[in-house]
Amino acid sequence: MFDNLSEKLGGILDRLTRRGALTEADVDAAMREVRRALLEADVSLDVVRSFTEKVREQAIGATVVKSVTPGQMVVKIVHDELVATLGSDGQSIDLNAVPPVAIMMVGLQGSGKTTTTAKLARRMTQRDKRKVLMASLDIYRPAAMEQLAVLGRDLDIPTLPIVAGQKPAQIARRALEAAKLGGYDVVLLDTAGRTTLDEEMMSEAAEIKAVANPHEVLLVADSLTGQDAVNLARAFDQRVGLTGIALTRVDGDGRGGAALSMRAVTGKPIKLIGTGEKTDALEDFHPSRIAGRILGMGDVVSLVEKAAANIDAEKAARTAERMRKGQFDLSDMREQLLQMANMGGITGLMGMMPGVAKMK
Ligand SMILES: Nc1nc2c(ncn2[C@@H]2O[C@H](COP(=O)(O)OP(=O)(O)OP(=O)(O)O)[C@@H](O)[C@H]2O)c(=O)[nH]1
Ligand SMILES: [Mg+2]
Repeated sequence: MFDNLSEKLGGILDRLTRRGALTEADVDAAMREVRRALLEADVSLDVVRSFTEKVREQAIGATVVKSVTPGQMVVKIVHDELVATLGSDGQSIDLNAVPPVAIMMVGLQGSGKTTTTAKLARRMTQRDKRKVLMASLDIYRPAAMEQLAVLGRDLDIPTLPIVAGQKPAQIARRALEAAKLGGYDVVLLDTAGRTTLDEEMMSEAAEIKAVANPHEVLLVADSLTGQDAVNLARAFDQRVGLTGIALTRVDGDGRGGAALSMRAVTGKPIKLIGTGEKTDALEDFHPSRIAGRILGMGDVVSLVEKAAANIDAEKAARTAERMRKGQFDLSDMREQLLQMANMGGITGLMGMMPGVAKMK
């Protein structure tokens, strides 16, 4: 998602680092370029202004200009300011409440609410060993409830039985009761989306929230919609109250503006990012890692985590042994390729490696 921005910023900062001494005029010129790059990436104007202003202030400070490697110092300032804009220390889903902890998903139609619900349920079940119940409150779109039920069956995660004729708030109440009775840790409430923000949608969401008293209210927003996603977040927060944002389609060719503006404009943290259609394509949002990716410094931490989750250490040792003995054959090769595909393929891996962005 950050390819374009990454390329531009990388170029600007590269030119700075290659120069020996830096004058105030050099910094100003670079900041003008940074400003243009951010605006092109669809970052909101206010955020761009405050970002470049803060970077400039620090960059023309005496310690930078007089340091041995002023360019490097500016890169670090830009990096740190990016991290601050994205939300400093990342925040993940908070389950610290009396179970069953309700988590409510809201958002426009097609933003990825149902998919994200399933992704989250899968992660909490498999990784965090929680007992999770999913419930669809979407009584409007035909087959919406069935969609969640199918996902639940595929993942072997229970969904609330479908009862025809109930209102969303009634279903929410039933879901909480079922979760209480069944000894569930978490109950995920997948709500209906509309094509536009309307009063009916907002008041329904507010009603569900009042009934379910969710510990987290997550806005699921499509990163491809750029600034619209940010405005949407503001509107939802004012009317319903949000605890965080799940940004989907980060694997697409969005320009990154939504991710960069979201926190600064709404004050709400991005807690999750969706990186694909499959139910395992969900990641926590780590500002420092994203800043690293944007600046082409790579994201080695995510790479290592991905490897740890996908590579079977024992199998790998066996393969290495076979290779040493000269027994490595086509089926070993196939195994290797499959593991790589699991980790997001070559492009997925390359994006996380330091310096590769510039090579591309
Ligand atoms: N590439 C990609 N596709 C995604 C992601 N999240 C969701 N999708 C796709 O987006 C489409 C819509 O997702 P849903 O989860 O059904 O969206 P929704 O918000 O529940 O939609 P409604 O219930 O109709 O409002 C599906 O085809 C998903 O596979 C993501 O992170 N990356
Ligand atoms: Mg849905």
